Amino acid sequence: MSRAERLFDLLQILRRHRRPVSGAVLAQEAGISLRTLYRDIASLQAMGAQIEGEPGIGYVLKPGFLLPPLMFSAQEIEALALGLQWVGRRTDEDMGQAARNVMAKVAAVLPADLRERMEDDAMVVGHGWERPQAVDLALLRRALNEGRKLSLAYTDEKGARTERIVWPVSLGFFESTRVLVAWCELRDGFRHFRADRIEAAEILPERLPRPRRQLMKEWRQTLLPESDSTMRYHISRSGNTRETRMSTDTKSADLVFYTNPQSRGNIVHWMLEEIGRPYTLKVLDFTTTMKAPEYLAVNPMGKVPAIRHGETIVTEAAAICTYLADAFPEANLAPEPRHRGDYYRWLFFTASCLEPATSNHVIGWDPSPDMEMRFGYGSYARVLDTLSAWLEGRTFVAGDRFTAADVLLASHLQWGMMTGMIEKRRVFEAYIEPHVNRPAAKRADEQIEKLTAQHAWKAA
Ligand SMILES: N[C@@H](CCC(=O)N[C@@H](CS)C(=O)NCC(=O)O)C(=O)O
Repeated sequence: MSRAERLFDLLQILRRHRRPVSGAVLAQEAGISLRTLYRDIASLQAMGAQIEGEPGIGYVLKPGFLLPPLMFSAQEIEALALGLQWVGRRTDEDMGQAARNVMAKVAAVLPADLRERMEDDAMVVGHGWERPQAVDLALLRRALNEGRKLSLAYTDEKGARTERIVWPVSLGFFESTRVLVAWCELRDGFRHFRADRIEAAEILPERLPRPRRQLMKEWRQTLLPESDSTMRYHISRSGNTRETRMSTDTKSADLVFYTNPQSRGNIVHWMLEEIGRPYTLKVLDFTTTMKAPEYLAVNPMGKVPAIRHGETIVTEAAAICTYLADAFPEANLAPEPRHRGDYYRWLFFTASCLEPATSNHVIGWDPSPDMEMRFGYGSYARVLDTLSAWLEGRTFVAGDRFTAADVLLASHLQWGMMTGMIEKRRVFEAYIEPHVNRPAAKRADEQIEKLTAQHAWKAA
């Protein structure tokens, strides 16, 4: 019995007794100890019930006292209405219907002014970034609630289709997608399945081998620790004569990487994996930790990515990639001198032409023809055409091997084409293909996926 129910019962018992009644009798009738009774009487008195008497003498309730009904402040009603609106719009049909029912039930018992507040449309939840989904979320929820295995037909980001049996653990609702966390029998490990990539799902009769909560605990333990990927690397790759350019102090200094898994930080994440040195990863939240004084001391822009390498702080994805290639020459991510011209040219072109041209274009703003000469990038079309012409027939943007410039450019092109910021061109797709499939890029992707889930579940 909840405490509220207990207090309610006690009130009813007191109402039935018109004369003072001893604590022992009240406790016996209520089925509670004397100690609890004294505490509950004090609670009722604090709520305004006029209960006269004291231990040893007996108690009587003066008429007229009613426990207040469940009541909300105006702000609580707004919070409830906003949350219910969100559920109504961003989940599945059944859940949405349930949210609308709750709304109607609560509204029915509210006083007129609060009901008005609840039905007011001063705050509206938008539809979000909807991705078409073949499978009803209600089915995934049912599998979670019933603790049953699911059979899935799943297409991954590369378009490969697999059939899997999974043990559902949790369903995350994010701004642009829903993710099912599940143990995958095919991969023998926890995996994250984007709901919009699940093509078919069937609930199997078999139950989960372990309770869902237990699996949730196990899954949490597989997520990257807040911070650190230090154990993953062999630290020394000495032998390269160019290492002597760096002082030993700088080389062995700590490398701290500030990021958010849904940001340009992912460019640097890939770069760090290419470098193969230990680093400490700090995931920042866009509105809180990224704007806190500790981080503003690192990057007063309050933006990620940033790195700290010993005493050196570097911000700006392009600058970080360039710095890391120089700071760790043994990783061979900067070209030899004869290719440095192309290398710097395309690094800067990516940061100062491609990036603003595509960001402006996607929001529907392009310099008018008479303004093009005032903008460093001229126009969206000029930037893409220039880049296409350069990349035609090339595997690497500068020189004859992979460099930091490829990390930066391939990241921008991949992200741009995926989000529609950059139009898909055969030459761009052919260029990025071998790069984004490098082991370091895949390692970064895997960690980013885990961090995204971890960060979102932690915030939830
Ligand atoms: N010029 C910076 C851009 C960094 C940037 O805009 N980061 C975004 C995430 S992709 C950010 O931190 N936004 C948070 C904010 O502006 O409050 C770079 O290239 O690194």
